[in-house]
Amino acid sequence: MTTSATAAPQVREALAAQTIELPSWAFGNSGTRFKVFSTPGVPRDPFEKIADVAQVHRYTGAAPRVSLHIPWDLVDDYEALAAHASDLGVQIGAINSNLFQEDDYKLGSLTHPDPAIRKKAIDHHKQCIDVMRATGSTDLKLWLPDGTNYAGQDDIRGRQDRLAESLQEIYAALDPNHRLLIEYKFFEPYFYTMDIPDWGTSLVHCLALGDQAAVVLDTGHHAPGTNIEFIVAQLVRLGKLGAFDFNSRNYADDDLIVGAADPFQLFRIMNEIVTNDALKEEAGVNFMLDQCHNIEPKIPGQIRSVMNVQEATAKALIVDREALREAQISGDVLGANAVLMDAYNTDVRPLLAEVRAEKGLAEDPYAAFNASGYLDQIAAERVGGQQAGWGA
Ligand code: LRH
Ligand code: MN
Ligand code: MN
Repeated sequence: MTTSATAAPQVREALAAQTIELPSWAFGNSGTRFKVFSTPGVPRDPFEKIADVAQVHRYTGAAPRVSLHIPWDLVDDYEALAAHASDLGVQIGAINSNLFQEDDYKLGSLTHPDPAIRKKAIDHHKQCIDVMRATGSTDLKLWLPDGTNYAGQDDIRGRQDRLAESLQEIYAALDPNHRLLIEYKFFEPYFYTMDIPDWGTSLVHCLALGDQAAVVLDTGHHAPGTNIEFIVAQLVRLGKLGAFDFNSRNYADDDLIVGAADPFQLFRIMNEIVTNDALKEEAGVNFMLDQCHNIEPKIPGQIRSVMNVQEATAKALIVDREALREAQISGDVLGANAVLMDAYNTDVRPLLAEVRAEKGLAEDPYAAFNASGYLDQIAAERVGGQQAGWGA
């Protein structure tokens, strides 16, 4: 069995190189439709959110990018925001559009029967592309909240056709170094149809668009029991897994800390990533978090999330691939399963502590951050923190 002492240099290198992108909205106040709890020291603007992101990166060394959500992260000067990020050692990652908070979009946005509403939604994406140009971001992330609540409410096929046309216009506005990442979700905010409910629909639209379009897999957006690692394997096989939105779910789109509800599922997902050689940067998979921290402190919550992804990755990296292949080829069902379980049941925390120490980081980023006094400092300095856009 692999221990920290025997872990191969490639395993250490892969762990040292792994990066995870943080969502700006994880740092603002959030909650459910019942209550948004306020947190002392919560950021008052996107600049302060980025300062908090930089703390997660400072202690983990693994979170050098932040996704923005427009208009939650509206500022006058995006170049100044990007410069602020870079001064703090991080950079702007994916730009998320927002089609779910305007009355105009009640019956749809990119799928709306009225061309004027569709144009408004398309123009919003063109504004997001301008934000990408100003910040150096290369990923435009689109989650389509469109759908219907009742059979017969609208024409299912007609909505797909309108969606395909709208997406073409957005795609045509991209620069050559940009990607359009299309997310899916099986329910909510609509409960009869969603216009991009699953990876198949997202993939169909991506394939029609071209090489610059890829699928986003949000781990919270599947029906209970869905085999998510199968979807990962298939999308990687097709070169169409653009990104993850990591979080964990017990019931619905809970957006809890990744790896909290089902660490074994996270391991199985990372196992497909590792065995299909999709961990390296050239594979083009952006490992992002899409979470909120309603009752727990936010920066430690993000640090814990990064560590959970690192632990699942480490376990996937130490799988004895040769023994696994041999067991698979020889039809040794239980033997093959045992190889995976051996890796899953290994305590990789000492290995990760060593990898961090080699990078000059604290072995336990969570404890080191908590000891730093930063939470007390921002609680004293920041008054009147901002609602992240969630839950109200
Ligand atoms: C939708 C979603 C999508 C949004 C984010 C805030 O449920 O997962 O990624 O942009 O939440
Ligand atoms: Mn998401
Ligand atoms: Mn979601």
